[in-house]
Amino acid sequence: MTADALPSASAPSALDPVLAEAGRKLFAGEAGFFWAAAPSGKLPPMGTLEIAFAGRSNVGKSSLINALTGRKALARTSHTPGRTQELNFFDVNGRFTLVDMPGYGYAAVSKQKVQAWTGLIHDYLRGRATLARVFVLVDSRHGLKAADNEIMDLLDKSAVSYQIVLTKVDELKKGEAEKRVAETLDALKRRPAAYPEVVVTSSRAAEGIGELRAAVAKLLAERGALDLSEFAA
Ligand SMILES: Nc1nc2c(ncn2[C@@H]2O[C@H](COP(=O)(O)OP(=O)(O)OP(=O)(O)O)[C@@H](O)[C@H]2O)c(=O)[nH]1
Ligand SMILES: [Mg+2]
Repeated sequence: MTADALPSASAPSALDPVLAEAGRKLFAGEAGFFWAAAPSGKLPPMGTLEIAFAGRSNVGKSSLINALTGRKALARTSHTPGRTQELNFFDVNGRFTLVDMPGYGYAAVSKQKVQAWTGLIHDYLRGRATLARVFVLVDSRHGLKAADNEIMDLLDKSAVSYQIVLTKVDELKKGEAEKRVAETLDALKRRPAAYPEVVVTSSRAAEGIGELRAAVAKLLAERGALDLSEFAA
């Protein structure tokens, strides 16, 4: 079986060395917050390509942004669901933008707030020309839930590319991750805008971070925002 035939991109052997190096360098430089958009506020003017982190409240979106950029507290995290309350935009090396989103589905805040966030999330996801991909984060202990299916429906309808990222894999027993990956890939088969690979991560155990950085490098190269020949041996 070749590396390409593996059911997930998460096995270390499947990681292309040029993409791995490009990903590492991409995230090695400066990263900084530059804009927060509240439900009633404005989005920043469109600039570099954007990669958004969506997912249920508390799934680990902000933690993953910190792990990718190698910063402890670039994005604010919390044990309490509902920490991120705006769309937060982070510039990485002037090359691309990471967008941390409020959680959808459940949040320990008022119904009105949830509605306002949902409106903001939907408007952004549907209508942003510079949005290159949405990483839809799913807790590896729980798998896809109704709220994830709703957001994937919206992304499929809007033809916005998205990729599932399983989080908190440090909480799983050995063998459970493979099952979750297979089940998730199966659910993605009928979804036109879904990228057909799942990345398995743990911000806490620093697992899958290189793979996710490489996925970003590949995406930027495909969109003409990165020249991979810079990183070839
Ligand atoms: N075990 C484990 N816990 C994690 C991991 N990543 C994040 N957490 C914990 O999960 C909780 C939520 O993390 P956040 O990064 O704030 O989650 P979020 O998706 O940004 O949450 P909201 O902004 O509220 O939607 C915190 O208590 C984190 O410490 C991980 O890889 N493993
Ligand atoms: Mg958050």
